Amino acid sequence: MLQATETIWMNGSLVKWDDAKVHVLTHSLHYGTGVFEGIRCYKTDGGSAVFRLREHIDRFFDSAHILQMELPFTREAVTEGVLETIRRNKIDACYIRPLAYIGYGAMGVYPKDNPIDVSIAVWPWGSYLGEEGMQNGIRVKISSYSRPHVNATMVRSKTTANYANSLLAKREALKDGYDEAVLLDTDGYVAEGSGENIFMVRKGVIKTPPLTSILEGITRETIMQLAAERGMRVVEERFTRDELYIADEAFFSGTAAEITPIREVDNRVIGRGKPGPVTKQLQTAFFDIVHGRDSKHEEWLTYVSAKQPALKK
Ligand code: PPE
Repeated sequence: MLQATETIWMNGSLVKWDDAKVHVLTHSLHYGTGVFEGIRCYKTDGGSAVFRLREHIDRFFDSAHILQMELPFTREAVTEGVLETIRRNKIDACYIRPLAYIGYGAMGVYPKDNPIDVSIAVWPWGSYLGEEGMQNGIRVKISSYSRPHVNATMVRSKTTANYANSLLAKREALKDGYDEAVLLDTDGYVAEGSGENIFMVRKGVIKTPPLTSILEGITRETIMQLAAERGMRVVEERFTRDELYIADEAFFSGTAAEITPIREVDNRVIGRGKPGPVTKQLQTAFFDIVHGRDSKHEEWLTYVSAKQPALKK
């Protein structure tokens, strides 16, 4: 069950959690025409900090732009809304969910003059694929569903409609006894998870699918940078499911999933069946940065309140 907090930002005002309601004829509820973001705020020694807030806000506006939705707020207002919602809920680590949707007005696919509504909710969210999975790796299934064709639903936009595809794949995987789904693109190449980007490691090279049928993940880009800084070779290249079967290592990246190792694909053990050295090194590097233990990428952290000076030991 979702853990409620106190207040939710709706169109610029903070309302009580239980009062954050919409009409049943809200356009986006019927047609999947909303766009959203998923962001995390972590506890650090300097106070709570939001990871790569600017990039998430930019992607939120890009998603809206693709759908030709004009948000009635500036980037600055949404950024401040995120920080204010965290402060007002007095929460030191949370998941942040901005959502823009076509509101109540006309019905029918074409929304004419319906308002564009924007909300921001925050709540505590632990490991997306379980703490056990984070430590030891998860088992995944290649989905019988494909990621939408590049000319179908615009997967570069984080549109709510795209998540019907994710749900089909996720439900199938869970019902079949796996932890997560891996979707192929319509050409049959590995694309991404239902809510994560995917990486594989083979013969010392890290591979991730190019930005065609996948979401342009912010964690994906973070991992690519962290790997390059550690002298690892990373390529954006198409690969097949059978190449994934014979990978030495594989892992998912995402805001909710963070860095989750994959230990099995379609009942084939990956590497030694536990997180490999590259995965572990990148996982540690990632968590050190988001928790402010490694200051190399301070620019990726936005402190919710002024950063607290480090305590002298
Ligand atoms: N692909 C998909 C399809 C996706 O939904 C996500 C994030 C990613 C890749 C990774 O992107 P990024 O978070 O920028 O690294 N999925 C979000 C929603 C998960 C949910 O169940 O809700 C998330 O991780 O916040």
